[in-house]
Amino acid sequence: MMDCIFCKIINKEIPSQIVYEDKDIFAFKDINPRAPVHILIIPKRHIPDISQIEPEDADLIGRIHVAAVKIAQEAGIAEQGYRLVNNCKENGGQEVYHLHFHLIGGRKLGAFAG
Ligand code: DGP
Repeated sequence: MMDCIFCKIINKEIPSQIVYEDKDIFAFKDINPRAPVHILIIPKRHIPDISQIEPEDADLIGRIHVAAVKIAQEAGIAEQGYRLVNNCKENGGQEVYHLHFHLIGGRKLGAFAG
């Protein structure tokens, strides 16, 4: 997707602080961190939001979660815990329409409130 900021980050047309990359998955530090650790984990393939996934994406979505566990361990937040969040569309608070999961930790987060 030519106009997608996260596709440009994956292609390294826009710089980012990369924390993980494999053939299908990319992770980088959020530009506006809400906690000491705030990492975005995304598929390299442009999927606009979580509602667009198909049954054949189950392995990809599962591997994103496995990557999140590894990234959390490497970031030193695994023991105390963290939050893994996806915002879907307008009412979910999504701003960037390339599927992403927020890995947030490094401090005690407030109770989840809608
Ligand atoms: P969401 O509201 O769930 O769509 O979150 C989008 C996140 O993307 C938000 O926390 C800020 C982050 N973000 C937006 N543009 C950039 C960018 O150019 N670089 C980085 N590293 N993060 C970005």
